[in-house]
Amino acid sequence: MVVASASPLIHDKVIQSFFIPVIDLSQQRSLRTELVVKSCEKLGFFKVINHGVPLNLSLKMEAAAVEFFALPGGEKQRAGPSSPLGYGSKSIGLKGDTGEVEYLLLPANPSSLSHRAWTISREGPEKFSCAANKYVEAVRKLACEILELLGEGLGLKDTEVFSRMIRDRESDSLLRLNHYLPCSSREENDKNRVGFGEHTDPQIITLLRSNGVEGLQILPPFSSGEAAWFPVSPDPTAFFVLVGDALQAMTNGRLVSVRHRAIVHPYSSRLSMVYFAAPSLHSCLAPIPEMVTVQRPRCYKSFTWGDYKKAMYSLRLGHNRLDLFRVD
Ligand code: GA4
Repeated sequence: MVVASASPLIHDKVIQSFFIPVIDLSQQRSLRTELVVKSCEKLGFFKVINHGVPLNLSLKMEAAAVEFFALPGGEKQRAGPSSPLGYGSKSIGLKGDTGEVEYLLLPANPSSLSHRAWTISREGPEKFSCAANKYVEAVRKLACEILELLGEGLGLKDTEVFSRMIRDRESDSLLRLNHYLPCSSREENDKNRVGFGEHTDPQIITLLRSNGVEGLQILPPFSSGEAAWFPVSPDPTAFFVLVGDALQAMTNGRLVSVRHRAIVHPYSSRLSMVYFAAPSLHSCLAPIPEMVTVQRPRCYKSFTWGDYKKAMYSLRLGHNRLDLFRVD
């Protein structure tokens, strides 16, 4: 089922009164584990503060992204076309999805990143790859910390079962830099222009950091029936954490991947930097045996991350692709 709207304009209900869980990583460990698990079960989403990623690393990465997106179109095209990695503008994925966004989609391992930096910046590839590598290293560390809290909170014997997958040298993690230009026309409807249509992230976990411009919206799972989107207030000092489909599968549906989208701001440019923590292509994503119980019988088949990627690129952005891997 394709959920994403074919039209670039949306008119869904937007809810205002709802609180996003905030996890303070400087807090006592037991409080953190409980809240992280609860947030991932109920919403698949939370905000993390006192996260340990130095602000100057985020600002350097952001400055490098701003510099890249300010290049003339022809120069940016040298880093593309995105197929699926590289520079892309308006076209998302391989199945005809579009959005009011330009982006750089990069592999998050140091050697591929440094290699790609030559196509991104002829003047200063080292400067770009240095900023990106340092940023990715810091967010990977944060992602591992969060995944280990989850492992602990879920009561797993092996609390590193998730973090090990993304520490793997062959991890298929990605870094995405998104640039959303303000709506150009002043039509009333433009305040609802879609930058990036609704979807869940396919990977294990996503760490998103943006500038101070609004745009991210989430669809809380409990708002079933009429779609009720919740706008997330931007916070450039924090990270937003999103559960991905792979984590939903491995936890046998106990943690839920969150549907989200990005809306273009009427007057300001929005820049988001998104780290998608993924396993290696041959990793198996079967539900962890401890997550399968009498109350929660096994609900997903065994499949590799490579199988899942193949499925996701053959489908539209808004597809509930994890449903294809449910046990009958
Ligand atoms: C959504 C999450 C990430 O941005 C992404 C996207 C990917 C792409 O832009 O190439 C996909 C999308 C995302 C899921 C379905 C397919 C693949 C576009 C698309 C239509 C990089 C990812 O891993 O999956």
